[in-house]
Amino acid sequence: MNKIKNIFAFAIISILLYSCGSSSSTEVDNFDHEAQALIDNDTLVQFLKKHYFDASTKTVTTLVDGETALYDDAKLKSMSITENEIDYTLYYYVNTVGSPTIDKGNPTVMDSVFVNYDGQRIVDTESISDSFDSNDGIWLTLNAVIRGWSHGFTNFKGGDNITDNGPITYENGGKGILFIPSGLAYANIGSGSIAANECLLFYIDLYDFVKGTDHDNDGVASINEDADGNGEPRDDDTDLDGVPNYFDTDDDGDGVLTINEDANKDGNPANDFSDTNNPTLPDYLNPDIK
Ligand SMILES: [Ca+2]
Ligand SMILES: [Ca+2]
Ligand SMILES: [Ca+2]
Ligand SMILES: [Ca+2]
Repeated sequence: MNKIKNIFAFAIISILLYSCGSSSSTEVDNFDHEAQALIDNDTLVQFLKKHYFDASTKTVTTLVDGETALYDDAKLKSMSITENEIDYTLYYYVNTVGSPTIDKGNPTVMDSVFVNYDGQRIVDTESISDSFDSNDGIWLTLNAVIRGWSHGFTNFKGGDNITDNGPITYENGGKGILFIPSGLAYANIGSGSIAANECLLFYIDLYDFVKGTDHDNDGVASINEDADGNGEPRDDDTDLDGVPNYFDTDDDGDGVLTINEDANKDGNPANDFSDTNNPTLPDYLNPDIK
């Protein structure tokens, strides 16, 4: 299992990579991301009012008489997401949450997922592009994709692997559609055929995920490598060496690997507190304890 998790850590795919420069560019560019978030939400709401889910073709289709607009469809949900201090609404359509035989719960924004996806650009409130990218069966790690994905997939459950001497096959996994504002996708930069400030639509299946994905194999799940407790493990770098804790095998930089700072030897370095002067700081984040 550990070996597999390591492989996942590097199974990062180019098109869906969230540009590392994006969050910093928010601070240095003069673009009004907050205003764009409002524009995008208007676009998405209007789009959802003008389209419906056609169950026969399983596609988002221009609304016709007698059908229920996505916006009024009980299967359409939304979630509020704050990124870079800007509030966004992510809309997602739930064909099925997923009903796996063994229920592992839902992935976190730091977990590795095995998915199917097919993306289209929301050109305007009345039209969508052809598919710009698709992949049926790819491992990704949710901390390193567009934020609309990171959060969107957490609403679904993985399925059951029923592979039997043939191609890898899953059933009972979550299935839905994500409607993503540009600020949770490629923002005012765009990517390839995706224009700046373009909202996106993705048909998705969540086939499987690694519960408690541990990118650096140090015994602490990536979602829990959030030393400052702000809900964002990507911004924690205890030893300030430029490698975030979730990717750093020696979080406090004291020369002892985190996995070896496990005084009680229970496999979890996060519950060892040996410093009587600092009893709430776990040893692996405390350079005074080696
Ligand atoms: Ca870890
Ligand atoms: Ca944090
Ligand atoms: Ca570090
Ligand atoms: Ca250490």
